[in-house]
Amino acid sequence: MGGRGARTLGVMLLVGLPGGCRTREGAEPLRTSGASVRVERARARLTPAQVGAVYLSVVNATESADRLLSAESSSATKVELHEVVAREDVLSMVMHPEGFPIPAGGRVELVPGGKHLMLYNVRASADGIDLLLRFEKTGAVRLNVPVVAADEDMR
Ligand SMILES: [Cu+2]
Repeated sequence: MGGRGARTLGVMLLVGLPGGCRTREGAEPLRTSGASVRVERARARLTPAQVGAVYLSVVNATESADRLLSAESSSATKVELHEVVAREDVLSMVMHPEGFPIPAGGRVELVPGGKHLMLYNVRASADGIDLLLRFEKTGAVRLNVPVVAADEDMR
C-alpha cells in the first residue's frame, strides 16, 4: 500500500533553454553552471467529473525571478492556474491569468488547498498525462505527470 516510489521520482522533464546560447560577442559567458528552473514532485489527481488538478514544486536555482505563465496538456481541453483562497471561512478558487511568480533562488509549491493547475476534460492514460509549462524566462518545460489515487496523500 502506498509503496509506489514513482509518485515523487518518476517525473521526466526536459528544460528548454530559451534561444540556446545568448552570450553576446565579446562578453563573458554567464555563469550558468547547474543553475536552472526545474520542476519536482509533479503529480495529478483526477475526479470522475473529468476535472483534475496538478500539484508540483517549481525550484528556481537561478539569480533572476521567473514566472509560470501558463500550462497546457494534450490530455485536457484547458489548463488554468488556480489558487484556493479562504475568504470569511469560505473556500473558493481564484484564477491567476497573470501566472505564478517564481522568486530568484526560491521555490513555489503547488499543493492541495493552495496553488494548483486545474485541468478540464481530462483523459488520462496509464502513462499519466503530459504537461507543458510555459515560463517567462526559462521557456517551455515538458513533463509527464503520474496520476495518483484520490485517497493517496498528496502533500
Ligand atoms: Cu482549481
